Amino acid sequence: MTGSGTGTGTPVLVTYDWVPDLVRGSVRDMRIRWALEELGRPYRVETVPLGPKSAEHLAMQPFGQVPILKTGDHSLFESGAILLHLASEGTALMPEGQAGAVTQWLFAALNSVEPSSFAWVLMRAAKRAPEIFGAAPPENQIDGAAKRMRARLDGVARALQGRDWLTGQFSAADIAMADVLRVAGADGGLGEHPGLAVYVARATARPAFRRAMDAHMAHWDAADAARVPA
Ligand SMILES: N[C@@H](CCC(=O)N[C@@H](CS)C(=O)NCC(=O)O)C(=O)O
Repeated sequence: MTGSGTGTGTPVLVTYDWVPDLVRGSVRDMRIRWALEELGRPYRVETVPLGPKSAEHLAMQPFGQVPILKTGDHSLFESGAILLHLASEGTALMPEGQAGAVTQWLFAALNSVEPSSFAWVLMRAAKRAPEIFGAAPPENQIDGAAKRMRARLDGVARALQGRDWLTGQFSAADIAMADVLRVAGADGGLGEHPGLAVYVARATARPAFRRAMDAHMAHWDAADAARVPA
């Protein structure tokens, strides 16, 4: 198994064997399922244990995370790299002549927006469930995280003014951005950015997103059903 290349055959999405309710719907395999659904590419799912991390898992993903996409003898990790790889195979997620703009906005979603929005989401989760996260962060830290996130959201909102999608046409960049924003939005993070809430609603109304979310949730339901009671 190599860490690069394209490979051929039915892609295999690797995700966890089970996750707690708290994170269902937001595990990053969603972005890959969504892209594969947009492309109309059938795929299979394999799992790795949520914990402890297996040697096989660490061989595919050095940080012991998901998602991973395997195709033939090739394996890729990092959701952004997987999205770019899938998008580069055609024009459905990388419209003609827009490779630069799509790449730029995909990086912006994962490198400039997600770090601040995810930090805020994690702090909010820790406030709700300190028993899971160790401790509830002080209110001023949550406020600071919200401020940093809002500054990034301001930038995205400015860029989206007057357009439905980041580069004009729907692309892999919108999958990345809408997936990042919807997780913050689910916790009220888009309250001051109604235009971004509309953007997320537009993206998540796509049939491919709905199919991906149904499959994502069905995976966890099946995982529950397969669990042997302790
Ligand atoms: N930058 C990585 C982040 C992947 C990531 O954070 N995955 C989470 C699930 S959504 C995970 O595996 N967390 C468990 C862990 O970090 O041990 C990507 O975009 O693929």
